[in-house]
Amino acid sequence: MRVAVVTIFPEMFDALTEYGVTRRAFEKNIIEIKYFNPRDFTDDIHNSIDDRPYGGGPGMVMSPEPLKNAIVEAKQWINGKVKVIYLSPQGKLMKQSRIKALSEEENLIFLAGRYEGIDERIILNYVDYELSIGDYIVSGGELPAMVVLDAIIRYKPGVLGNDESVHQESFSEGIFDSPNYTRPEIFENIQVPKVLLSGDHKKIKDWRRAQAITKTKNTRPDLVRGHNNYQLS
Ligand code: 9D3
Repeated sequence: MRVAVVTIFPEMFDALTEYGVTRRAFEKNIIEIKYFNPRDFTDDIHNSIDDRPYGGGPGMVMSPEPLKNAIVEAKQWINGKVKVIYLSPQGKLMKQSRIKALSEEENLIFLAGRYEGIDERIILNYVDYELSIGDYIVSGGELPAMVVLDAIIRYKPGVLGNDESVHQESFSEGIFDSPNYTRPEIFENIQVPKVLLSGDHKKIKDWRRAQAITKTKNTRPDLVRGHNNYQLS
């Protein structure tokens, strides 16, 4: 999969490409990533990428022309089927099923905005999906793009070890993990639950499931099946 990122801060993506399991995915060329900086696609002497909003108001808006040029270059590099994703507070809420669908696309372009956002005509003419990572405000689209890309990478064959990837399936979606313990057996006067030391694998499995359900019901009742929960699309 080729991933093009349109951003004025490409160095931020080192957090993804230089660390942990995501780094391994780039090293193995499971994902190829390239950055397209709107700053490199400006026409004017000052390399302006933003301008004042028509109609007035606070802040600045990313100008359409440098963004368009960056997207066109990104498409040339990708040289195949591609979907363009714009990360925005106005987007559809990201969730695991959308991550999975995106992981099955051939190639992706991520558009990370700064300032108050981008000129609406870029969204109208170039964007396939407008996505948000949650109902809180961060300073730009780069961190959201990295969050979404990290989650996509975890679906790619060969990225997670076998032990980790079975966890991604069926049971793990829509329910919390059960609590984890490792040595020592007593830490700050708290004993590891005896059942985990019993060696009775059936009992351990049942206990873990019960713990997971109780914790999910208490913290996120909206996730528990049949618990006043209707499935949205
Ligand atoms: C909604 C707030 N806007 C009006 C006051 C200003 C504004 C703040 C921050 C506009 C854009 C941004 C930058 N945020 C993103 O680009 C962004 C984002 C987010 O802030 N929260 C959740 N998901 C996303 S995806 C992209």
